[in-house]
Amino acid sequence: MEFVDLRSDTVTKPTPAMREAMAKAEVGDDVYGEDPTINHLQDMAAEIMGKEAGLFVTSGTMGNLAGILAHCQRGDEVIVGNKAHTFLYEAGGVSVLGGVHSCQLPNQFDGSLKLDDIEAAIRPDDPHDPITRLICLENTHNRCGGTYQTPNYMKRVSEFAHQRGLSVHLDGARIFNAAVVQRVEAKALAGPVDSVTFCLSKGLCAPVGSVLCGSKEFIHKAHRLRKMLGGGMRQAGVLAAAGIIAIQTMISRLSEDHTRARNLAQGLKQVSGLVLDQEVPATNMVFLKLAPEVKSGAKEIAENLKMRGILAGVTGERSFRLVLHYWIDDDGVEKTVSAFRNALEHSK
Ligand code: TLP
Repeated sequence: MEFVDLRSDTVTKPTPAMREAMAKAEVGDDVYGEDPTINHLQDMAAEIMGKEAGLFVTSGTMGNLAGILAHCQRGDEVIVGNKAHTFLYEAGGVSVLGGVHSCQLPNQFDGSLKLDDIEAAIRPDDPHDPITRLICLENTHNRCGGTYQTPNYMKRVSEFAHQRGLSVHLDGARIFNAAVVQRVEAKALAGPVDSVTFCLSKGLCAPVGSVLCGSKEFIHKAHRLRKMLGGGMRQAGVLAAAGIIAIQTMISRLSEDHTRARNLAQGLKQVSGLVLDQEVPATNMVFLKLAPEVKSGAKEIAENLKMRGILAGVTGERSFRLVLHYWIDDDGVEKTVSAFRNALEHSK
């Protein structure tokens, strides 16, 4: 059966143009800095983010980890949202591998951190305290519903941080969704921060990879950390080639995923037994819950949906996340709405 796979935009497979570019890619040993395709991707990435340099890494997780470790020493503290991917879903890497302490602040409904909360969290110069070094933001914000922050917010937090001697790292796994929905360039969001990781392997459809961007000095440090983390990938130009196609051709079409996310939400709103977290999704994600009268739990409903050809992300006992991407068309959206309707009919 051909599934409509809404579990994540990480499930996206490479496009035919990517496979062709991968087959033809010129390669070299990237640990020596000699892979021309990777070098080209890194230059493109740095330019698009408004930074001096870029570093191709295996994943968003590795980009965030190498980035945070390049900013922080052992015993330093990173201020992070309590719903941030770096805090929730990266296996605690910054603490486990870097000895970096985290201070978690409440993410607001839109994924932002309040400046007052940040101010109050900055540690005094006291031997009892870790040293506040870094603020980590996320844009778009996954657990907050694919919500986005404006260029103005990015600028305000960065100026605030810099005035207090702190740096800012942005987990921009889906920064292009945030840029496209606001009709701004990615550098308007990434320009003010000190470093940014963005992913090629989510809505942009590349099979592997993310790029960490920052100043030349910062990327020099991150390069050593990438090696330490086992991320020196040698002839990985075959992967970077897909990333180049992703940047060249897949960014502006993300607005189609946003439109389909809104259409899907609109359709699901009419299905009795479902409650949407946001009636109008901000970007490409739809979060929803089962209404109290529905007897089955989310896992059971997801099993039922699977029999109907739909793969839904289960995020809790009674909640789901549905993510739109390149491989889901209007027909997939319609099928999903009717599959939910039928699955819920059978569980009342
Ligand atoms: N997110 C995945 C899961 O890990 C939850 C998903 O399906 O959405 N930052 C953000 C904001 C992310 O959403 C993700 C992946 C990452 C970083 C990590 O990227 P990878 O999977 O490449 O390590």
